[in-house]
Amino acid sequence: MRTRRCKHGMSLVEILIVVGVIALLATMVISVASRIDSQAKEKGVESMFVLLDSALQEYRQFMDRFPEQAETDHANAVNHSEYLYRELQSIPGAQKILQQIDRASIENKYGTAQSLPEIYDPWGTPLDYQYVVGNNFPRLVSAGPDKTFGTTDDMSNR
Ligand SMILES: [Ca+2]
Repeated sequence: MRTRRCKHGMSLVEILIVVGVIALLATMVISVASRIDSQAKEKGVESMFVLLDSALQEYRQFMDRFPEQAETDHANAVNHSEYLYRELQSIPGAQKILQQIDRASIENKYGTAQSLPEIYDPWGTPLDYQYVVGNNFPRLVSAGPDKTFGTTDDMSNR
């Protein structure tokens, strides 16, 4: 009996099954890799919060207060971030801690070439900084993976 199958080859159906399995495996690898990547970024934000918290404590020890920033609108996060950087940079102890933050997170993307840099989260959004006098501790907010403030994936130090 004659078949279309070559002696040592594979039928079309077998080829399609192999291609399907490879595609499925590739999808699994990509989804695992992206989960690992987003977990690494979340860890990155958490360690940035730890460093900034201790820089803020240094600032308070030196100045007897926290940098005040009562505006709660996340739309101005880039200004708040630059302000936080400037304040922390002005205190030697806080400046030292600031230097431990990943260089890629501190960039001058906003303002003139002479202006100070801002602090960015691992997704490239400026960190928001808020502190109303009388509160226990300042609030740092990352917009999270969706790069939008006010959504469920936001991350905060409090
Ligand atoms: Ca968000």
